[in-house]
Amino acid sequence: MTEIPRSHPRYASLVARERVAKGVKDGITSTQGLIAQGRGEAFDYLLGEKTTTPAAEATRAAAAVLLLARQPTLSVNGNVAALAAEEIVELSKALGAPLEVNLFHRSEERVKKIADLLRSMGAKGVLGEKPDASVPGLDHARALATRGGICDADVALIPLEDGDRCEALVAMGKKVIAIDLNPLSRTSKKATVTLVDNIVRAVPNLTSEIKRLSSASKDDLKAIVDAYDNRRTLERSLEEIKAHLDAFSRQA
Ligand code: PTJ
Repeated sequence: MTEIPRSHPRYASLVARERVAKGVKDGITSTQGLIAQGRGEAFDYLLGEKTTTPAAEATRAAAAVLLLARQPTLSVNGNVAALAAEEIVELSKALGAPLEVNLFHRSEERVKKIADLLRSMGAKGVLGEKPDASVPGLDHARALATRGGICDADVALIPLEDGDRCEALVAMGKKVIAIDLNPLSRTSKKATVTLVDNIVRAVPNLTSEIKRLSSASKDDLKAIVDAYDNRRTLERSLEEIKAHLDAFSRQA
């Protein structure tokens, strides 16, 4: 990895880029994952590389949905593993929810490497190596699912996901929480709750919210969920981008 000096004004972004590049070298991330990261970086730049107010509110709603869930499952792909393996293991521990490796560009070798990485960070019972079910309506490897995991979950967290599986999981009656920096993506629009935020910020924030709300009553959690409007959140994320661009034009 290239050593990035802490003093660099865009340190966090450059470190994330290095992590995804290392993920590819280590056989954890797909080469296509580099392109996905580039797209994410562009949206993050437009959002000001910070957790916006709508993203923070979506994170709170996502925490409430997860705490109310009967059987939540957290999906992990090659980009998630490169950028936030330790953090997603922490989240799964805070919730007592399983992690399931699910890849678009699936190879059994990459699934095993990701599962081993998660286990080396303390994750217990990582799923996805022996899928025994499939998500109806999908004709690619993303359809593979595991009983006791994504297959039976009432709530699925799907960071950096393509729109097809998001839509198919919603069609199965699941509540879907997406993490996607692109507020215009199909995933963002189809999910129940979308965190328009960088996974490196979103997952630790979500774990903190879950800990903070863990003693809240069911009624209070339901009130948070009922007050949440995903479409409005996406509109507000776009307004954040616009305000950021307007501020730039004023400075120029
Ligand atoms: O490991 P695999 O084989 O499952 O492949 C994973 C990728 C991410 C390559 C695959 O799911 C894919 O191609 O995804 P897409 O369709 O490019 O969608 C990824 C979405 O995540 C895009 O809307 C990006 O803007 C967004 N994104 C990229 N990097 C980040 C991000 N969102 C949050 N944080 C990021 N760091």
